[in-house]
Amino acid sequence: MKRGLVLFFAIALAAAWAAPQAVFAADYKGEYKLSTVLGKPFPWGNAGERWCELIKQKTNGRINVKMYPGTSLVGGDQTKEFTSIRQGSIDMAIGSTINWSPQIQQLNLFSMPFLMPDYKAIDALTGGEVGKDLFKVLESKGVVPLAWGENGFRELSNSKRAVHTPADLKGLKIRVVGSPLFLETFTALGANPTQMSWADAVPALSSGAVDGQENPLTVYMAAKLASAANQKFLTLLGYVADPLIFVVNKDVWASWKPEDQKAVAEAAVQAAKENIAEARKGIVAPDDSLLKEIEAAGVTLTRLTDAEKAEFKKATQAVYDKWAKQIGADLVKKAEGAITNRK
Ligand code: X2X
Repeated sequence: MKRGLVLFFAIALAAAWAAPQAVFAADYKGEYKLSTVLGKPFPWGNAGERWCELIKQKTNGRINVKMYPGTSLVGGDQTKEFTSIRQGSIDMAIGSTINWSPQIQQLNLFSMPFLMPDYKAIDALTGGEVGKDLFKVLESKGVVPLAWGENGFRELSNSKRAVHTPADLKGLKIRVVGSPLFLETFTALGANPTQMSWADAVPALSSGAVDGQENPLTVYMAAKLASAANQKFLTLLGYVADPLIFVVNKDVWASWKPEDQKAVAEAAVQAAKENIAEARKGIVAPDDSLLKEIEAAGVTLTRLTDAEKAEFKKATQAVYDKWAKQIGADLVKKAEGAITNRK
């Protein structure tokens, strides 16, 4: 009898002790789905893999994340990714500001033509008040933003001719993605823009259905656009850049223990830092090895003079002014100020 009682208390005690852990364990999924547009070996996909790996390490395997590149969780339609994160069919994502801008108007900021003249300008935005404001907007939309990464400055390629001025773009069919801002920018430049997902873009370029596209150099290289998609003419336009944002769905986040939230956030910050370094590698002097590699591959690389660049800027000024109102005059003014005062 006495022994039975002791056993009973022992079991009751064990159950009480185990209960909170059991609740946590039951709340944790066996696999969390991380969405990206690009997989390995693109810097974007490498960042995704790295985030997964660091989360595993830092949570001692309590959180298991698998990357789904090609925005495969939304059938390749990258402009639908954000909605699915909000709704919870995607748990986590590393997304481009361009792809999420249909749902978050303010993210069009980074796609305003010629707003950011250099990398310090990007950093002044993402690392300053503007970045904090945008994270607040994201939080209000049901996601937890954790870190800023980078896809990169977007350069223009095509299969037809070297582009030095907007006049050279006349009639060229250019694939663009995401927000209508891109359609308006390329229309203002005299091109014939057409919107399609990345999944559709590569075959369309290869078959010659479209003449050109715009993407960061790391994407141009890793996708082998010069050889596989006839993109032999490349202009360093650098007219916009798209940062990447590391996020987690709000309910998924709330289901994690504080120590695991901390681990996931730290992992994001570290993976993002490494991602930015990789996205900029070989592009900026003194290490411009990626540019050399592109030229060595027989690509006609066009570096614009200041006067040529000014022509592109002038041609897109009306688009800039119109979108400044749509994005929010205060936010744009804050961004312009941060860029003027960048260190
Ligand atoms: O589709 C593109 O051009 C890409 C891969 O750069 C983005 O997802 C914004």
